[in-house]
Amino acid sequence: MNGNNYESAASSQNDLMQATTGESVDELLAQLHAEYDPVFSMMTDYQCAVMEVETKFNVLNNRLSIQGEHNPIESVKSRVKSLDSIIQKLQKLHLPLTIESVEDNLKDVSGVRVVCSFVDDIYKIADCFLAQEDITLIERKDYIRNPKPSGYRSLHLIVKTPIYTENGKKDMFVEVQMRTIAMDFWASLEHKLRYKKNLSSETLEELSEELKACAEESAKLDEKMLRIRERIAQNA
Ligand code: 0O2
Repeated sequence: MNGNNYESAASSQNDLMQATTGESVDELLAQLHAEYDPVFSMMTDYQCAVMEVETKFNVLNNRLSIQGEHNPIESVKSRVKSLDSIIQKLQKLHLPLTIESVEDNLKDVSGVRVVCSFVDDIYKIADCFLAQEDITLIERKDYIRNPKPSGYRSLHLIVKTPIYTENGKKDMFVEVQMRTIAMDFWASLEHKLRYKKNLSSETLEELSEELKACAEESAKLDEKMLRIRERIAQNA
């Protein structure tokens, strides 16, 4: 059995059945540790990467709030992709089901979502974050200036950042999604609606058009709020 191969999960269940009917429990535990510890270790590394990046944004928020009048960041949320989603993505991409394959090919296992008050805060904070010496930009997708056909808007950054484990330094990929409150509101609702699968293709098409119109309205709202802030700053 290959400790790096998720396919071993099914056969371990069979092993458990055998162990309860005679085989030594110690042997079974040793086998389970050998198979699952590398997977737990990988998931913990991704959790650590998320914690490092989350802290960087919280620090930036505190620093920038003492210079301006508001906290530019509304919230920082994070998630590590579930093992199920990781395996599904590897299968979809016809990639081997191994830890090495996850670490080499999947760049969005660690995800951090930064919700900002205003659109210009997004670019300012992104610049400050990318200027840090332990952050390496791998890929930048600006879906604010170039929204997706669905209407989706956000700034996506794939970065590499080190974590320091008991075995030394390890570089990790992290996907950062930066958006305003309006963009986040739209994306959350659209995400929920996309999973309503029992709609006819005609209704789905109609709703997609409506959602796109909502995205355009929400972009206008972001622009208006930014102009109001600029007027307040000029008058202050
Ligand atoms: P989850 O659960 O949010 O992680 P890939 O990441 O490989 O699938 P691609 O094109 O490289 O594809 O990535 P993309 O489209 O730049 O960014 C993917 C992520 O952005 C998605 O992650 C969503 O979180 C978000 N996203 C992209 N397009 C849309 C959209 O039209 N609507 C909404 N609501 N979110 C979107 P996942 O993996 O789909 O899901």
